[in-house]
Amino acid sequence: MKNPITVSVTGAAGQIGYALLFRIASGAMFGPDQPVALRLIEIEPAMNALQGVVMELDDCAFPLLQSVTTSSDLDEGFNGTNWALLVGSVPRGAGMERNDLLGINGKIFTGQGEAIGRSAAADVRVVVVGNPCNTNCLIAMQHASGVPSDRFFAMTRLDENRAKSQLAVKAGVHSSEVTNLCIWGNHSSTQYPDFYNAKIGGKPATEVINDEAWLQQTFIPAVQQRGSAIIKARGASSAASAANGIVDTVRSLCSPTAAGDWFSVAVCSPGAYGIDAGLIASMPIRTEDGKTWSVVEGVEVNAFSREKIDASIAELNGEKEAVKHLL
Ligand code: NAX
Repeated sequence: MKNPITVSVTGAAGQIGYALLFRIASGAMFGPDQPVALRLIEIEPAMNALQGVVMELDDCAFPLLQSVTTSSDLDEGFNGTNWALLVGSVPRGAGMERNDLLGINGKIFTGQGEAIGRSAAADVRVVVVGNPCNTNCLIAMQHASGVPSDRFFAMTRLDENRAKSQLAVKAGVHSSEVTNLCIWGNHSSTQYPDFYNAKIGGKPATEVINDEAWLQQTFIPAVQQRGSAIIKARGASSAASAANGIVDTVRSLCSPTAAGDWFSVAVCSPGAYGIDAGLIASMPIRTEDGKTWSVVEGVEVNAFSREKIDASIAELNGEKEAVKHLL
């Protein structure tokens, strides 16, 4: 029996938590022979609800689930953790400006970063989901003393999956036929789903779909606004698909990327593609060994893409400026 992988999840009693924990415990994240230990973190008022979730985890009798602990203490919650999945955050309330939200959540991620630096395992990797996830990730990274910046990620995989699905429907193929789909920039409505480099069945997506107006004017906003469309239809924000995006992100970071392909995740920019070094920005990523990652080089950025990427990076720089007192 392998040693268990310890996974901490914040906001574990929330709706994404409810969809995510059962997938981790069932083996979807680390495979069918890898035991896991869950450390669930919530704020005090949600501890009762969290106990209910733990009862349900117990009732699944998952063969791979080694242990479950709950805590509202960050050092306890991140103690010895290998993967810190930072899902919890405060939602945007009525009348709240984006900068207010950045400030409120920024403070949460300051404390979480510090606790990760103090208490997590030496090999910890951190995936930030709670919005605004890129900038929350930047704050956590700055405060996690001793944890290298290449261990911090913010999630844009749900956006990638949404984009692949939209292209597949348009082309009349299965979504698994769509590869090389990169989300650039911020996880926000300025994100750029790069169809110019995407492939469908190994051919350029622009050749298969052959409708640049649709790709530029319908596809891009459909991906950017998909979260709002789900809220409108469901009366609640994406949860199961977001949890699936987290599972996919961790799996992609842990297993070699298929030859010639890449996946999307926001990383601490090394300055590639004109993206300011140190920003947490989404770009095309590969891993050869499931441990270290690299930015894929040589992806073509045409004038249209450049403008879209620059707009999203400008937004990220604005967010960074708004939280500079927390960095
Ligand atoms: P919920 O409001 O259902 O759950 C959030 C949970 O976080 C609550 O149980 C709350 O008690 C907890 N929480 C709040 N502050 C906390 C803290 N300081 N420490 C620990 N727990 C805390 O939201 P849910 O639908 O689960 O969404 C969670 C976050 O994911 C939101 O910020 C949301 O905007 C973000 N999303 C990010 C996505 C992405 O692609 N990056 C997509 C889905 C989602 O919108």
